[in-house]
Amino acid sequence: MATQTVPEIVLYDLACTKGICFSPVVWRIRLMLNYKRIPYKTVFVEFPDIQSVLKELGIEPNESASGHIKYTVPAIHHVPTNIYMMDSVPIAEFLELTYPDPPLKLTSELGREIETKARAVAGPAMRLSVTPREMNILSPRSQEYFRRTREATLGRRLEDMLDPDEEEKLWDITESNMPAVSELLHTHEAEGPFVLGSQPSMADFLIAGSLQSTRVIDEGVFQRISKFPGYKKIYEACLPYMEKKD
Ligand SMILES: N[C@@H](CCC(=O)N[C@@H](CS)C(=O)NCC(=O)O)C(=O)O
Repeated sequence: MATQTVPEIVLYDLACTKGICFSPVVWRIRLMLNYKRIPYKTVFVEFPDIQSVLKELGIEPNESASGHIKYTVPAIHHVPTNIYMMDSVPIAEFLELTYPDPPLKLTSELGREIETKARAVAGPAMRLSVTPREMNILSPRSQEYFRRTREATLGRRLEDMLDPDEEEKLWDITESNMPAVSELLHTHEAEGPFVLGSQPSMADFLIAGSLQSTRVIDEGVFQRISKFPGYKKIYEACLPYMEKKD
């Protein structure tokens, strides 16, 4: 008779038509759960249902300075203590405290530097290429929500972002500024494949999670970003922690 592991965590994740995780922020937490081998189960939630589902669980939303209430995933339920929480940073801190073995370094100076530089260098091209293609893996209800909220924020139609000239221009700029990021990614190359050397840290999970998210959305964009030196080695080193995708 097969034995079933009782989940300690319920992970609230974003639903897509592929039935696997595609949110970069949720991937960070999923990578951590997989790395620490914490038994968990996933509840996939459609974009327009996030607010009602998390509200029903009694989770406190974030409130912006203008009073705008925002519920987001990842959110978790820690079954043994009946704690519910939202937001990747406090969730990661809670998991590290509750499940310290194997340890995961959540912050480091090099990790912060990489995050800032990678966002500045690759962020614009990634946003332009990924955002409109995200529509392709959403259900009709989530597509409607995604279009309405993103077009309001971006001030343009999602289809207009798929402009080949604009895309090529941004990827060219990314390519010319990339050596500074690659150099940082190789700082501890002699000690191992991860940002800090032989052991993974949250800095690796940020990169691997973002690449895996891109891969689920569009293989072509994933190939574009992962060809830059440093990215693929981290992604591949994190593959053992990306096996459980749902
Ligand atoms: N600061 C949050 C951000 C999480 C976030 O932005 N999640 C997105 C999914 S990738 C979300 O739930 N969006 C809800 C919405 O757009 O209404 C965290 O670190 O957890």
